[in-house]
Amino acid sequence: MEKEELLQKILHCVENGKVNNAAPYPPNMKGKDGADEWTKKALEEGIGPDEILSEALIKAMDVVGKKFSEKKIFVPQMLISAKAMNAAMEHLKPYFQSGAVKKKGLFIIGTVAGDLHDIGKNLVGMIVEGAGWEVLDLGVDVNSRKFLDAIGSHKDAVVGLSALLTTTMANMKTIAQDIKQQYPEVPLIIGGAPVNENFKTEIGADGYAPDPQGAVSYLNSLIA
Ligand code: B1M
Repeated sequence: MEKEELLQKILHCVENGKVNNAAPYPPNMKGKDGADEWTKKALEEGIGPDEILSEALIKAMDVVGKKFSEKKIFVPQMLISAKAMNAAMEHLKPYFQSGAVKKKGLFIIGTVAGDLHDIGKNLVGMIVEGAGWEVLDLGVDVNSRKFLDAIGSHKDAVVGLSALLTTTMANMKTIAQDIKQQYPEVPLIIGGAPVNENFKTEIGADGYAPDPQGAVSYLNSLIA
């Protein structure tokens, strides 16, 4: 099968929430392969994990987000697409995580309080780990207390905050300020669709990255 066709299959499965062959949803794809099988096949055919990520998975999520904005789909469909994306990402993980054995430092990452979006945060964690950093993932809906406790146990760590909702940007600001108040020397980087360089400056963070590669560049610059 052609590369383009395989990438389209994956995109189609994630967009429509077809997780794997056994999944009964969506009914019109019952008994057909899903994001799980097609991603495995694409890797076996030699398609690079970066390409699968950018040309199929992230594109699919953009379509899902657009459909949600236009009220063509609702939360359950978004959720099942996220499940399909995660099934695909399981196959990409080993490629992104095969970094150097000796770790460059510790990166603590979490999605801020009130926010349950974790796909982007997981991806950043995976790619940072692949770039040779140890990653401590605090999960989603993480408040200041949890970040502060983790930093308290690892004072030489770098901290990353992720937010996907405009409404949780305020929580990101509170968390950043709490961290900077108690640990002013801890490098703090932020990311996620609604945040940018200006917001970084506004909340007193040290770095902003639009994508995982940007996070890796920032982290590596700290030890250069
Ligand atoms: Co939600 N959601 N969602 N959602 N969801 C968005 C974000 C939204 C833009 C959709 C839309 O309206 N078009 C919208 C936000 C609007 C806004 O705030 N302006 C939205 C909404 C409204 C909501 C709910 C409020 C819906 C509701 O209940 N009515 C609700 C909120 C729940 C909550 O968090 N409290 C909600 C729920 C959900 C699901 C649970 C169903 C599901 C998430 C499942 C999961 O994550 N496990 C979901 C999904 C899947 C989406 C979309 C479709 C996809 C998000 C995603 O995974 N993208 C999203 C629309 C979209 O993004 N197109 C949407 C792919 C991912 C790889 O990209 O996360 O941006 P992203 O990460 C990127 C970069 O941002 C960056 O690197 C990543 C890779 O390039 N990055 C960092 C991220 N963190 C970083 C940290 C860094 C550096 C870079 O350093 C520390």
